Amino acid sequence: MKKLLLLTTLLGSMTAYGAGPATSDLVNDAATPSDITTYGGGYDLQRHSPLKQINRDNVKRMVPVWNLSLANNYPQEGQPLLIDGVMYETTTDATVAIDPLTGKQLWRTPVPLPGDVHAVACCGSHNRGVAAYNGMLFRGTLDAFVIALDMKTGKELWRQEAADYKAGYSMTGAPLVANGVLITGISGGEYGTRGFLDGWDPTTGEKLWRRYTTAAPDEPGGDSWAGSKAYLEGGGPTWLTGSYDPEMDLVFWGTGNGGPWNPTGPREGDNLYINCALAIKPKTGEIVWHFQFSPNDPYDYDGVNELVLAELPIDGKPRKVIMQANRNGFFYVLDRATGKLLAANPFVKKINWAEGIDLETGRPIDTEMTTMVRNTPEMKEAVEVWPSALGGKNWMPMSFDPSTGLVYANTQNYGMTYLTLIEEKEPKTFYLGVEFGFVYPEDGMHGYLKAIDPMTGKSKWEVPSELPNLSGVLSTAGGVVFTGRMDGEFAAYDSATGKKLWGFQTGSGITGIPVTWERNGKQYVTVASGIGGVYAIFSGDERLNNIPPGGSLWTFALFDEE
Ligand SMILES: [Ca+2]
Ligand SMILES: [Ca+2]
Repeated sequence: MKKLLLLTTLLGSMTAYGAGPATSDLVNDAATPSDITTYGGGYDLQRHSPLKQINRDNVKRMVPVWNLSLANNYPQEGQPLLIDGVMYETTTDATVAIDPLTGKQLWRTPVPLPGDVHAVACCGSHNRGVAAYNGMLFRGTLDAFVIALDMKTGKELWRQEAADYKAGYSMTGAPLVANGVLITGISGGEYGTRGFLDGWDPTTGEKLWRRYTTAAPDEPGGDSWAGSKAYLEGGGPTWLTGSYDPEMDLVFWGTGNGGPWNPTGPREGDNLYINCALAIKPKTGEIVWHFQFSPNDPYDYDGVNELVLAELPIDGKPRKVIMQANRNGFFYVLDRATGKLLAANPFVKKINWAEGIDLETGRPIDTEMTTMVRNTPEMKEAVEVWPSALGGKNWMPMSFDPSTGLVYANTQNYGMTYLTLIEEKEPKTFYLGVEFGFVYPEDGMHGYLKAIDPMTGKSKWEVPSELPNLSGVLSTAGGVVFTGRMDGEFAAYDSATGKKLWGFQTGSGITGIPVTWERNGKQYVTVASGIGGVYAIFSGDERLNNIPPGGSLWTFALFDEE
Protein backbone atom coordinates (compact mmCIF):
# COMPACT_ATOMS: atom_id res chain seq x y z
CA MET A 1 0.00 0.00 0.00
CA LYS A 2 2.80 2.36 0.97
CA LYS A 3 4.69 1.52 -2.24
CA LEU A 4 1.62 2.23 -4.32
CA LEU A 5 1.24 5.59 -2.62
CA LEU A 6 4.88 6.42 -3.30
CA LEU A 7 4.49 5.41 -6.95
CA THR A 8 1.41 7.57 -7.31
CA THR A 9 3.27 10.52 -5.77
CA LEU A 10 6.22 10.01 -8.11
CA LEU A 11 4.01 9.70 -11.15
CA GLY A 12 2.15 12.79 -10.04
CA SER A 13 5.32 14.84 -9.84
CA MET A 14 6.65 13.40 -13.12
CA THR A 15 3.48 14.39 -14.90
CA ALA A 16 3.79 17.87 -13.49
CA TYR A 17 7.43 18.22 -14.56
CA GLY A 18 7.66 20.32 -17.66
CA ALA A 19 3.96 21.11 -17.59
CA GLY A 20 4.41 24.06 -15.26
CA PRO A 21 2.29 24.70 -12.20
CA ALA A 22 -1.17 23.19 -11.81
CA THR A 23 -3.73 24.87 -9.57
CA SER A 24 -2.53 22.79 -6.58
CA ASP A 25 1.05 24.05 -7.10
CA LEU A 26 -0.21 27.62 -7.02
CA VAL A 27 -2.30 26.99 -3.89
CA ASN A 28 0.64 25.30 -2.09
CA ASP A 29 3.37 27.72 -3.18
CA ALA A 30 4.22 29.17 0.24
CA ALA A 31 4.83 25.68 1.71
CA THR A 32 7.08 24.45 -1.14
CA PRO A 33 10.37 26.38 -1.11
CA SER A 34 11.87 24.42 -4.01
CA ASP A 35 9.74 26.47 -6.38
CA ILE A 36 8.17 29.94 -6.62
CA THR A 37 4.95 29.64 -8.60
CA THR A 38 3.18 32.85 -7.57
CA TYR A 39 3.77 36.58 -7.30
CA GLY A 40 3.79 37.11 -3.55
CA GLY A 41 5.32 33.81 -2.43
CA GLY A 42 1.81 32.37 -2.16
CA TYR A 43 -1.72 33.48 -3.00
CA ASP A 44 -1.83 35.23 0.40
CA LEU A 45 1.04 37.56 -0.69
CA GLN A 46 2.76 37.06 2.68
CA ARG A 47 6.28 36.91 1.17
CA HIS A 48 7.42 34.91 4.19
CA SER A 49 9.55 31.80 3.63
CA PRO A 50 9.84 28.75 5.92
CA LEU A 51 13.54 28.44 4.92
CA LYS A 52 16.06 28.92 7.73
CA GLN A 53 19.42 27.59 6.54
CA ILE A 54 20.38 31.25 6.12
CA ASN A 55 19.60 32.76 9.52
CA ARG A 56 20.30 35.80 11.65
CA ASP A 57 23.54 34.24 12.95
CA ASN A 58 25.12 33.18 9.66
CA VAL A 59 23.72 35.60 7.05
CA LYS A 60 26.98 37.54 7.30
CA ARG A 61 28.53 34.65 5.32
CA MET A 62 26.20 35.27 2.36
CA VAL A 63 28.01 35.80 -0.94
CA PRO A 64 26.96 36.20 -4.58
CA VAL A 65 26.66 32.99 -6.59
CA TRP A 66 25.95 34.61 -9.96
CA ASN A 67 24.87 37.82 -11.69
CA LEU A 68 23.05 37.99 -15.02
CA SER A 69 22.72 41.14 -17.08
CA LEU A 70 19.13 41.99 -17.97
CA ALA A 71 20.53 44.04 -20.85
CA ASN A 72 18.65 47.29 -20.34
CA ASN A 73 18.47 50.45 -18.26
CA TYR A 74 14.80 50.17 -17.29
CA PRO A 75 13.78 50.03 -13.63
CA GLN A 76 13.73 46.41 -12.43
CA GLU A 77 10.61 46.18 -10.25
CA GLY A 78 9.86 42.52 -10.94
CA GLN A 79 9.71 39.32 -8.94
CA PRO A 80 11.17 36.15 -10.47
CA LEU A 81 9.33 32.83 -10.53
CA LEU A 82 11.07 29.43 -10.29
CA ILE A 83 9.27 26.46 -11.81
CA ASP A 84 10.49 22.95 -12.63
CA GLY A 85 14.07 24.07 -12.14
CA VAL A 86 13.93 27.18 -14.35
CA MET A 87 13.82 30.81 -13.21
CA TYR A 88 11.76 33.41 -15.10
CA GLU A 89 12.28 37.16 -14.89
CA THR A 90 10.65 39.95 -16.87
CA THR A 91 11.93 43.30 -17.97
CA THR A 92 10.02 45.98 -19.83
CA ASP A 93 11.41 44.75 -23.14
CA ALA A 94 11.88 40.99 -22.65
CA THR A 95 10.98 37.79 -20.81
CA VAL A 96 14.00 35.75 -19.74
CA ALA A 97 14.46 32.10 -18.66
CA ILE A 98 17.51 31.34 -16.51
CA ASP A 99 19.29 28.30 -15.05
CA PRO A 100 19.00 29.22 -11.36
CA LEU A 101 22.16 27.36 -10.29
CA THR A 102 24.54 28.87 -12.87
CA GLY A 103 22.79 32.11 -13.82
CA LYS A 104 23.01 31.23 -17.52
CA GLN A 105 20.30 32.61 -19.79
CA LEU A 106 18.29 29.78 -21.42
CA TRP A 107 16.08 31.90 -23.66
CA ARG A 108 15.09 35.51 -24.03
CA THR A 109 11.91 36.59 -25.82
CA PRO A 110 11.86 40.30 -26.70
CA VAL A 111 8.76 42.47 -26.19
CA PRO A 112 8.58 44.87 -29.15
CA LEU A 113 7.27 48.26 -28.00
CA PRO A 114 6.20 51.36 -29.92
CA GLY A 115 8.54 54.26 -29.25
CA ASP A 116 5.84 56.62 -27.99
CA VAL A 117 4.52 54.25 -25.31
CA HIS A 118 6.84 55.52 -22.59
CA ALA A 119 4.86 58.79 -22.48
CA VAL A 120 1.89 56.94 -20.91
CA ALA A 121 3.95 55.09 -18.28
CA CYS A 122 3.37 57.58 -15.49
CA CYS A 123 5.96 56.32 -13.10
CA GLY A 124 8.62 54.42 -14.97
CA SER A 125 8.71 51.89 -17.80
CA HIS A 126 8.79 48.71 -15.77
CA ASN A 127 7.23 45.26 -15.51
CA ARG A 128 6.60 43.45 -12.25
CA GLY A 129 6.57 39.83 -13.39
CA VAL A 130 4.83 36.82 -14.89
CA ALA A 131 2.09 34.45 -13.80
CA ALA A 132 2.49 30.74 -14.59
CA TYR A 133 -0.02 27.97 -15.24
CA ASN A 134 -0.01 24.63 -17.08
CA GLY A 135 3.24 25.13 -18.97
CA MET A 136 2.47 28.74 -19.90
CA LEU A 137 3.78 32.12 -18.74
CA PHE A 138 1.59 35.22 -18.83
CA ARG A 139 2.71 38.82 -18.76
CA GLY A 140 1.50 42.29 -19.58
CA THR A 141 3.28 44.76 -21.84
CA LEU A 142 3.75 48.48 -21.45
CA ASP A 143 1.48 49.02 -24.48
CA ALA A 144 -1.32 47.11 -22.68
CA PHE A 145 -1.20 43.70 -24.35
CA VAL A 146 -1.49 40.39 -22.50
CA ILE A 147 0.88 37.74 -23.82
CA ALA A 148 1.11 33.97 -23.22
CA LEU A 149 4.46 32.23 -23.74
CA ASP A 150 5.45 28.56 -23.85
CA MET A 151 7.41 28.06 -20.65
CA LYS A 152 9.91 25.69 -22.26
CA THR A 153 10.80 27.69 -25.36
CA GLY A 154 9.63 31.25 -24.77
CA LYS A 155 7.58 31.03 -27.96
CA GLU A 156 4.49 33.25 -28.02
CA LEU A 157 1.23 31.28 -27.81
CA TRP A 158 -1.29 34.12 -27.96
CA ARG A 159 -1.58 37.87 -27.49
CA GLN A 160 -4.58 40.06 -26.75
CA GLU A 161 -4.90 43.83 -26.58
CA ALA A 162 -6.40 44.82 -23.22
CA ALA A 163 -6.66 48.53 -24.09
CA ASP A 164 -5.31 51.21 -26.42
CA TYR A 165 -2.10 52.68 -24.99
CA LYS A 166 -2.70 55.80 -27.10
CA ALA A 167 -5.70 56.50 -24.83
CA GLY A 168 -3.40 56.51 -21.77
CA TYR A 169 -3.50 52.85 -20.73
CA SER A 170 -0.46 50.74 -19.86
CA MET A 171 0.20 47.44 -18.11
CA THR A 172 2.97 46.91 -15.57
CA GLY A 173 1.62 44.51 -12.92
CA ALA A 174 2.08 40.75 -12.76
CA PRO A 175 -1.07 38.84 -13.75
CA LEU A 176 -2.82 36.37 -11.42
CA VAL A 177 -4.19 32.92 -12.24
CA ALA A 178 -7.04 32.04 -9.83
CA ASN A 179 -9.43 29.10 -10.20
CA GLY A 180 -8.19 28.56 -13.74
CA VAL A 181 -8.83 32.16 -14.85
CA LEU A 182 -6.06 34.55 -15.86
CA ILE A 183 -6.74 37.99 -14.33
CA THR A 184 -4.97 41.18 -15.42
CA GLY A 185 -5.14 44.74 -14.14
CA ILE A 186 -4.44 48.03 -15.90
CA SER A 187 -2.50 51.27 -15.30
CA GLY A 188 -3.33 54.77 -16.44
CA GLY A 189 -5.03 56.60 -13.55
CA GLU A 190 -3.12 59.80 -14.33
CA TYR A 191 -4.33 59.97 -17.95
CA GLY A 192 -8.12 60.27 -17.72
CA THR A 193 -8.77 56.56 -18.27
CA ARG A 194 -11.42 54.19 -16.88
CA GLY A 195 -9.98 51.33 -14.83
CA PHE A 196 -10.92 47.66 -15.11
CA LEU A 197 -9.98 44.06 -14.44
CA ASP A 198 -10.06 41.45 -17.20
CA GLY A 199 -10.57 37.68 -16.90
CA TRP A 200 -9.05 35.54 -19.70
CA ASP A 201 -9.07 31.88 -20.64
CA PRO A 202 -5.38 31.05 -20.08
CA THR A 203 -5.30 28.41 -22.82
CA THR A 204 -7.00 30.27 -25.66
CA GLY A 205 -6.69 33.92 -24.67
CA GLU A 206 -10.44 34.37 -25.00
CA LYS A 207 -11.74 37.22 -22.83
CA LEU A 208 -14.17 35.77 -20.28
CA TRP A 209 -15.23 38.96 -18.55
CA ARG A 210 -14.43 42.61 -17.93
CA ARG A 211 -15.19 44.34 -14.64
CA TYR A 212 -14.92 48.13 -14.88
CA THR A 213 -13.86 49.76 -11.62
CA THR A 214 -15.86 52.96 -12.02
CA ALA A 215 -19.61 52.48 -11.78
CA ALA A 216 -21.81 53.60 -14.68
CA PRO A 217 -24.99 55.56 -13.81
CA ASP A 218 -27.22 52.47 -14.15
CA GLU A 219 -25.00 50.29 -11.94
CA PRO A 220 -24.80 50.00 -8.14
CA GLY A 221 -22.58 52.90 -7.05
CA GLY A 222 -23.37 54.90 -10.18
CA ASP A 223 -24.93 57.65 -8.06
CA SER A 224 -21.58 58.23 -6.32
CA TRP A 225 -20.46 60.41 -9.27
CA ALA A 226 -21.86 63.94 -9.59
CA GLY A 227 -21.20 64.20 -13.32
CA SER A 228 -23.09 61.72 -15.46
CA LYS A 229 -20.05 60.99 -17.67
CA ALA A 230 -17.29 61.49 -15.09
CA TYR A 231 -16.98 57.71 -14.58
CA LEU A 232 -15.75 57.32 -18.18
CA GLU A 233 -12.44 58.97 -17.31
CA GLY A 234 -12.76 58.46 -13.56
CA GLY A 235 -9.64 56.39 -12.89
CA GLY A 236 -9.75 53.40 -10.53
CA PRO A 237 -6.71 51.69 -12.13
CA THR A 238 -5.78 48.17 -10.97
CA TRP A 239 -2.03 48.24 -11.43
CA LEU A 240 -0.83 45.84 -8.72
CA THR A 241 -1.52 42.13 -8.31
CA GLY A 242 -4.38 40.79 -6.22
CA SER A 243 -4.41 38.04 -3.60
CA TYR A 244 -6.63 34.95 -3.62
CA ASP A 245 -8.37 32.80 -1.02
CA PRO A 246 -9.05 29.41 -2.69
CA GLU A 247 -11.49 28.31 0.07
CA MET A 248 -13.67 31.39 -0.27
CA ASP A 249 -12.91 31.47 -4.01
CA LEU A 250 -12.45 35.22 -3.73
CA VAL A 251 -9.81 37.40 -5.38
CA PHE A 252 -8.92 40.60 -3.53
CA TRP A 253 -7.73 43.44 -5.75
CA GLY A 254 -7.04 47.10 -4.95
CA THR A 255 -8.08 50.03 -7.14
CA GLY A 256 -6.35 53.37 -7.59
CA ASN A 257 -7.02 57.09 -7.63
CA GLY A 258 -9.92 58.94 -9.15
CA GLY A 259 -9.34 60.89 -12.32
CA PRO A 260 -8.58 63.73 -12.52
CA TRP A 261 -7.01 64.18 -9.06
CA ASN A 262 -9.00 67.40 -8.59
CA PRO A 263 -12.02 66.05 -6.65
CA THR A 264 -14.48 68.86 -7.39
CA GLY A 265 -17.04 69.48 -10.15
CA PRO A 266 -18.15 66.33 -11.99
CA ARG A 267 -16.09 64.16 -9.62
CA GLU A 268 -17.94 65.25 -6.48
CA GLY A 269 -19.19 62.24 -4.52
CA ASP A 270 -17.48 59.06 -3.27
CA ASN A 271 -16.71 57.81 -6.82
CA LEU A 272 -17.14 54.06 -6.49
CA TYR A 273 -15.04 51.99 -6.98
CA ILE A 274 -11.91 54.18 -6.83
CA ASN A 275 -9.44 53.49 -3.99
CA CYS A 276 -11.21 50.32 -2.93
CA ALA A 277 -10.41 46.79 -1.91
CA LEU A 278 -12.62 44.66 -4.17
CA ALA A 279 -13.54 41.03 -3.41
CA ILE A 280 -14.41 39.41 -6.73
CA LYS A 281 -15.34 35.99 -8.05
CA PRO A 282 -12.55 34.89 -10.39
CA LYS A 283 -14.87 33.02 -12.72
CA THR A 284 -17.15 36.01 -13.42
CA GLY A 285 -15.58 39.22 -12.11
CA GLU A 286 -18.65 39.78 -9.94
CA ILE A 287 -17.99 42.13 -6.99
CA VAL A 288 -18.95 40.31 -3.76
CA TRP A 289 -17.98 43.15 -1.44
CA HIS A 290 -16.00 46.39 -1.55
CA PHE A 291 -14.34 48.60 1.01
CA GLN A 292 -13.43 52.16 0.02
CA PHE A 293 -10.30 53.53 1.70
CA SER A 294 -10.28 57.09 0.33
CA PRO A 295 -13.66 58.21 -1.05
CA ASN A 296 -13.51 61.21 -3.45
CA ASP A 297 -9.70 61.07 -3.07
CA PRO A 298 -8.00 64.39 -3.93
CA TYR A 299 -4.43 63.26 -3.19
CA ASP A 300 -3.64 60.31 -5.47
CA TYR A 301 -3.87 57.88 -2.56
CA ASP A 302 -4.25 54.82 -4.81
CA GLY A 303 -5.70 51.89 -2.85
CA VAL A 304 -3.82 49.40 -5.02
CA ASN A 305 -1.20 48.32 -2.49
CA GLU A 306 -1.02 44.57 -1.91
CA LEU A 307 -3.88 43.07 0.11
CA VAL A 308 -2.13 40.52 2.32
CA LEU A 309 -4.19 37.61 3.67
CA ALA A 310 -3.51 36.38 7.21
CA GLU A 311 -5.11 35.02 10.36
CA LEU A 312 -4.81 37.44 13.26
CA PRO A 313 -5.93 36.87 16.85
CA ILE A 314 -8.83 39.29 17.37
CA ASP A 315 -10.89 39.23 20.59
CA GLY A 316 -9.09 36.01 21.53
CA LYS A 317 -10.03 34.17 18.34
CA PRO A 318 -8.15 33.68 15.06
CA ARG A 319 -9.82 35.71 12.34
CA LYS A 320 -9.26 35.61 8.60
CA VAL A 321 -8.29 39.11 7.61
CA ILE A 322 -6.89 41.26 4.82
CA MET A 323 -4.14 43.75 5.63
CA GLN A 324 -3.09 46.81 3.65
CA ALA A 325 -0.57 49.57 4.31
CA ASN A 326 -2.45 52.20 2.31
CA ARG A 327 -0.88 55.12 0.46
CA ASN A 328 -3.03 57.42 2.66
CA GLY A 329 -0.86 56.59 5.70
CA PHE A 330 -3.27 54.28 7.55
CA PHE A 331 -2.76 50.55 8.07
CA TYR A 332 -6.06 48.74 7.48
CA VAL A 333 -7.25 45.36 8.72
CA LEU A 334 -10.49 44.09 7.13
CA ASP A 335 -12.53 40.96 7.67
CA ARG A 336 -11.83 38.75 4.67
CA ALA A 337 -15.33 37.38 4.20
CA THR A 338 -17.27 40.64 4.52
CA GLY A 339 -14.87 43.58 4.11
CA LYS A 340 -15.83 44.89 7.56
CA LEU A 341 -13.23 47.29 8.95
CA LEU A 342 -11.45 45.90 12.04
CA ALA A 343 -8.61 48.41 12.48
CA ALA A 344 -7.17 51.49 10.75
CA ASN A 345 -4.21 53.20 12.38
CA PRO A 346 -1.39 55.48 11.18
CA PHE A 347 1.84 53.66 10.25
CA VAL A 348 3.77 56.76 9.17
CA LYS A 349 5.32 59.70 11.09
CA LYS A 350 2.92 62.36 9.88
CA ILE A 351 -0.63 62.47 8.51
CA ASN A 352 -2.42 65.80 8.20
CA TRP A 353 -5.16 65.10 5.63
CA ALA A 354 -7.37 63.14 8.06
CA GLU A 355 -7.80 63.05 11.84
CA GLY A 356 -8.36 59.32 11.69
CA ILE A 357 -10.66 56.65 10.24
CA ASP A 358 -14.17 56.15 11.64
CA LEU A 359 -14.30 52.48 12.62
CA GLU A 360 -18.08 52.28 12.17
CA THR A 361 -18.35 53.77 8.70
CA GLY A 362 -14.79 53.16 7.48
CA ARG A 363 -14.68 56.77 6.27
CA PRO A 364 -11.80 59.16 6.89
CA ILE A 365 -12.43 62.03 9.30
CA ASP A 366 -11.31 65.01 7.22
CA THR A 367 -9.12 67.76 8.60
CA GLU A 368 -10.17 71.34 7.77
CA MET A 369 -7.58 71.37 5.01
CA THR A 370 -9.13 68.38 3.25
CA THR A 371 -12.66 69.78 3.60
CA MET A 372 -11.40 72.96 1.92
CA VAL A 373 -9.61 70.98 -0.83
CA ARG A 374 -12.73 68.95 -1.58
CA ASN A 375 -14.69 72.18 -2.10
CA THR A 376 -12.23 74.41 -3.96
CA PRO A 377 -11.88 73.79 -7.71
CA GLU A 378 -9.17 76.44 -8.06
CA MET A 379 -7.12 77.04 -4.93
CA LYS A 380 -5.31 80.38 -4.65
CA GLU A 381 -2.55 79.07 -2.42
CA ALA A 382 -0.93 75.67 -2.15
CA VAL A 383 -1.28 73.61 1.01
CA GLU A 384 1.17 71.09 2.47
CA VAL A 385 -0.23 67.56 2.57
CA TRP A 386 1.25 64.53 4.40
CA PRO A 387 1.81 61.86 3.17
CA SER A 388 2.64 62.90 -0.41
CA ALA A 389 0.99 61.57 -3.55
CA LEU A 390 3.59 58.78 -3.49
CA GLY A 391 2.06 57.68 -0.22
CA GLY A 392 3.11 56.43 3.19
CA LYS A 393 3.93 53.30 1.26
CA ASN A 394 4.03 52.90 -2.51
CA TRP A 395 3.89 49.71 -4.63
CA MET A 396 6.81 47.87 -3.01
CA PRO A 397 5.29 44.83 -1.32
CA MET A 398 5.61 44.10 2.41
CA SER A 399 5.97 40.71 4.11
CA PHE A 400 4.08 39.18 7.04
CA ASP A 401 5.65 36.72 9.49
CA PRO A 402 2.88 34.66 11.14
CA SER A 403 5.25 33.62 13.97
CA THR A 404 5.89 37.23 15.09
CA GLY A 405 2.54 38.61 13.91
CA LEU A 406 4.45 41.54 12.40
CA VAL A 407 4.44 43.11 8.97
CA TYR A 408 7.80 44.22 7.53
CA ALA A 409 7.34 47.16 5.19
CA ASN A 410 9.30 49.88 3.43
CA THR A 411 7.53 53.14 4.27
CA GLN A 412 7.99 56.71 3.03
CA ASN A 413 8.32 59.88 5.03
CA TYR A 414 7.62 63.03 3.02
CA GLY A 415 4.77 65.35 2.12
CA MET A 416 3.72 67.47 -0.86
CA THR A 417 2.63 70.94 -1.84
CA TYR A 418 -0.80 70.74 -3.43
CA LEU A 419 -2.96 73.13 -5.44
CA THR A 420 -6.13 72.40 -7.40
CA LEU A 421 -6.65 74.04 -10.81
CA ILE A 422 -8.79 73.59 -13.91
CA GLU A 423 -7.12 71.61 -16.68
CA GLU A 424 -8.18 70.33 -20.11
CA LYS A 425 -7.58 66.70 -20.99
CA GLU A 426 -4.93 66.13 -23.67
CA PRO A 427 -3.71 62.85 -25.15
CA LYS A 428 -0.67 61.13 -23.60
CA THR A 429 -0.32 63.87 -20.97
CA PHE A 430 -1.02 63.84 -17.23
CA TYR A 431 -4.63 64.88 -16.55
CA LEU A 432 -4.63 65.83 -12.87
CA GLY A 433 -6.16 69.26 -12.30
CA VAL A 434 -3.55 69.61 -9.60
CA GLU A 435 -0.06 71.08 -9.24
CA PHE A 436 2.16 69.32 -6.75
CA GLY A 437 5.73 69.26 -5.46
CA PHE A 438 7.51 67.50 -2.61
CA VAL A 439 8.25 68.54 0.98
CA TYR A 440 10.95 66.66 2.87
CA PRO A 441 11.58 66.18 6.60
CA GLU A 442 14.39 68.24 8.08
CA ASP A 443 16.43 65.25 9.20
CA GLY A 444 16.77 64.07 5.58
CA MET A 445 15.35 60.61 6.29
CA HIS A 446 12.89 59.95 3.47
CA GLY A 447 12.08 56.37 4.35
CA TYR A 448 11.86 53.78 7.12
CA LEU A 449 11.95 50.00 7.01
CA LYS A 450 9.48 49.11 9.76
CA ALA A 451 8.24 46.09 11.71
CA ILE A 452 4.57 47.01 12.13
CA ASP A 453 1.90 45.61 14.44
CA PRO A 454 -1.07 45.38 12.04
CA MET A 455 -3.74 46.04 14.67
CA THR A 456 -2.13 49.21 16.09
CA GLY A 457 0.01 50.47 13.18
CA LYS A 458 2.82 50.95 15.72
CA SER A 459 6.40 49.93 14.96
CA LYS A 460 8.28 47.36 16.99
CA TRP A 461 11.43 48.66 15.32
CA GLU A 462 12.32 50.94 12.44
CA VAL A 463 15.40 51.55 10.33
CA PRO A 464 15.64 55.05 8.82
CA SER A 465 17.24 55.67 5.44
CA GLU A 466 18.04 58.86 3.55
CA LEU A 467 16.76 57.50 0.25
CA PRO A 468 13.52 55.58 0.79
CA ASN A 469 13.61 51.88 -0.06
CA LEU A 470 11.36 51.11 -3.03
CA SER A 471 12.14 47.41 -3.04
CA GLY A 472 9.98 44.53 -1.90
CA VAL A 473 10.50 42.92 1.51
CA LEU A 474 11.11 39.21 2.17
CA SER A 475 11.13 37.67 5.65
CA THR A 476 12.19 34.14 6.59
CA ALA A 477 11.88 31.59 9.39
CA GLY A 478 15.62 32.15 9.86
CA GLY A 479 14.77 35.51 11.47
CA VAL A 480 16.06 37.54 8.52
CA VAL A 481 14.35 40.42 6.70
CA PHE A 482 15.78 41.06 3.23
CA THR A 483 15.26 44.20 1.19
CA GLY A 484 17.00 46.32 -1.40
CA ARG A 485 18.17 49.89 -0.97
CA MET A 486 17.98 52.62 -3.58
CA ASP A 487 21.75 53.19 -3.20
CA GLY A 488 22.29 49.67 -4.60
CA GLU A 489 22.89 47.71 -1.43
CA PHE A 490 21.01 44.45 -0.92
CA ALA A 491 20.66 44.19 2.85
CA ALA A 492 19.62 41.77 5.59
CA TYR A 493 18.14 42.77 8.97
CA ASP A 494 17.31 40.87 12.16
CA SER A 495 13.51 40.43 12.16
CA ALA A 496 13.44 40.69 15.98
CA THR A 497 15.40 43.93 16.35
CA GLY A 498 15.94 45.58 12.96
CA LYS A 499 19.71 45.30 13.44
CA LYS A 500 21.54 45.31 10.11
CA LEU A 501 23.28 41.97 9.64
CA TRP A 502 24.71 42.07 6.11
CA GLY A 503 24.89 44.10 2.93
CA PHE A 504 26.19 43.80 -0.62
CA GLN A 505 26.49 46.51 -3.29
CA THR A 506 24.77 45.34 -6.49
CA GLY A 507 25.94 48.07 -8.88
CA SER A 508 22.65 49.93 -9.41
CA GLY A 509 19.77 50.99 -7.18
CA ILE A 510 17.45 48.15 -6.15
CA THR A 511 13.73 48.37 -6.82
CA GLY A 512 13.18 44.63 -7.27
CA ILE A 513 11.38 42.07 -5.12
CA PRO A 514 13.62 39.52 -3.34
CA VAL A 515 12.74 35.82 -3.21
CA THR A 516 14.33 32.79 -1.51
CA TRP A 517 14.33 29.18 -2.64
CA GLU A 518 16.18 25.91 -2.13
CA ARG A 519 17.80 23.31 -4.33
CA ASN A 520 19.71 20.16 -3.29
CA GLY A 521 19.50 21.19 0.36
CA LYS A 522 20.95 24.65 -0.20
CA GLN A 523 19.11 27.96 0.30
CA TYR A 524 19.45 30.77 -2.22
CA VAL A 525 18.25 34.38 -2.33
CA THR A 526 17.57 36.19 -5.62
CA VAL A 527 16.87 39.86 -6.33
CA ALA A 528 16.93 42.16 -9.35
CA SER A 529 18.96 45.37 -9.33
CA GLY A 530 18.30 48.34 -11.64
CA ILE A 531 17.26 51.82 -10.57
CA GLY A 532 14.25 53.82 -11.78
CA GLY A 533 10.59 54.18 -10.95
CA VAL A 534 8.42 56.74 -9.31
CA TYR A 535 10.82 58.17 -6.69
CA ALA A 536 13.71 58.40 -9.14
CA ILE A 537 11.48 60.26 -11.61
CA PHE A 538 9.66 62.69 -9.33
CA SER A 539 11.64 63.27 -6.14
CA GLY A 540 14.35 65.59 -7.43
CA ASP A 541 16.55 64.00 -4.75
CA GLU A 542 20.14 64.91 -5.66
CA ARG A 543 21.42 62.00 -3.66
CA LEU A 544 20.35 59.81 -6.60
CA ASN A 545 22.80 61.48 -8.98
CA ASN A 546 25.64 58.99 -8.52
CA ILE A 547 23.57 55.82 -8.76
CA PRO A 548 23.95 54.42 -12.30
CA PRO A 549 21.18 52.48 -14.07
CA GLY A 550 21.67 48.95 -15.38
CA GLY A 551 19.39 45.96 -14.87
CA SER A 552 20.75 42.66 -13.61
CA LEU A 553 19.68 39.68 -11.54
CA TRP A 554 21.69 38.53 -8.51
CA THR A 555 21.62 35.24 -6.62
CA PHE A 556 23.24 34.70 -3.23
CA ALA A 557 23.95 31.77 -0.88
CA LEU A 558 26.10 31.05 2.18
CA PHE A 559 29.83 30.73 1.49
CA ASP A 560 30.77 27.06 1.87
CA GLU A 561 33.26 26.72 4.71
CA GLU A 562 35.62 24.15 3.20
CA1 LIG B 1 6.68 27.12 -3.75
CA1 LIG C 1 -2.13 57.23 -9.08
